[in-house]
Amino acid sequence: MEPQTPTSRRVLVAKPRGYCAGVDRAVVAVEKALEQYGAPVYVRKQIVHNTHVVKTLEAKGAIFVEETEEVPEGEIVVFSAHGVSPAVHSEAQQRKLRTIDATCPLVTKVHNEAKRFAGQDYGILLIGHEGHEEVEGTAGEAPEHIQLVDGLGSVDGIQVKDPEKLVWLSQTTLSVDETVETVARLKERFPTLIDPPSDDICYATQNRQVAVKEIAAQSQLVIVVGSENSSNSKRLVEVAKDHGAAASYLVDNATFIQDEWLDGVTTVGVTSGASVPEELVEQVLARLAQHGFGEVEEVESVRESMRFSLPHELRKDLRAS
Ligand code: 0JX
Ligand code: SF4
Repeated sequence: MEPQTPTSRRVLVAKPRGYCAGVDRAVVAVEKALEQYGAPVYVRKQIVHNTHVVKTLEAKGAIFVEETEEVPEGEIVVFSAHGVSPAVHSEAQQRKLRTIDATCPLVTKVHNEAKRFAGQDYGILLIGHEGHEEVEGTAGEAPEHIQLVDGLGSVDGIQVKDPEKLVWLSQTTLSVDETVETVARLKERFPTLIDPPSDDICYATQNRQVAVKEIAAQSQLVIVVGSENSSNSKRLVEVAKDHGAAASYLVDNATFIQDEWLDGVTTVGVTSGASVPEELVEQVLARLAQHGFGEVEEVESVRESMRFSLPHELRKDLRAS
């Protein structure tokens, strides 16, 4: 028998998707810094975890470095949206660098919580992914009070000094559902563990997960646009698979799509991580259209209106010019 060719093929595009307020602010900060001070402008780590964004800014004159010591003395360095530890600020000061801190205000909020609880001598269980820059920055605020909980599997190994004085905090870009499970397991071990004063997983991470759940339930395949090192983008793939999509893949751009993924598929869901420019989603839609997925419907789950002003160091100079 001939394989059945689907007659009507459609795409459901999640909304919200793509850039969050913190990413927009960080990317615009580098662009404005380049305009204001001229190239080169140094950026410590990837400004956001997206290959296309980094390449585009490099082409405009940004130089990405891993550590502040690579930045020549007296030059300008931008700190990425994921935040940095106080030690990194001190290093930059020692090297007499001019810094622009593009840390997302919602990451700074978690840093402030960490400082406050550490100041009250709480033990802090920081749920997050080992080696992720955000976690390194937050943990650096109070290393002697903070220990990392990298998922459910690491809960049983946690040892604390005083189980009666314990709070959990988290990375901003985790899976909401998985974090709920991790916290439940932590509370089995430490029943007096207290919750953060407000959600650490940010609005954008949460909203993109709500939106992908909605399209995953109606799609056989969900394509998530995002780079390999983007935590929030990777979480969208997991959430899609857990909520009805038979398959889900992370693609950095449209060229990563493999034709066989589309075999027998009638509905494809598409979304993108918080660090992903919309043009990459448009290229994915164009590629799908070539395969007969001409009908495109946007499914809006949550309205977003968050915006952040540019880092104050930059605003000051922009105003003066
Ligand atoms: O890897 P993450 O999801 O934390 O970062 P990415 O992909 O750059 O997303 C936006 C920046 C998030 C900071 O919290
Ligand atoms: Fe800020 Fe959330 Fe965006 Fe991270 S994902 S930059 S915490 S708004």
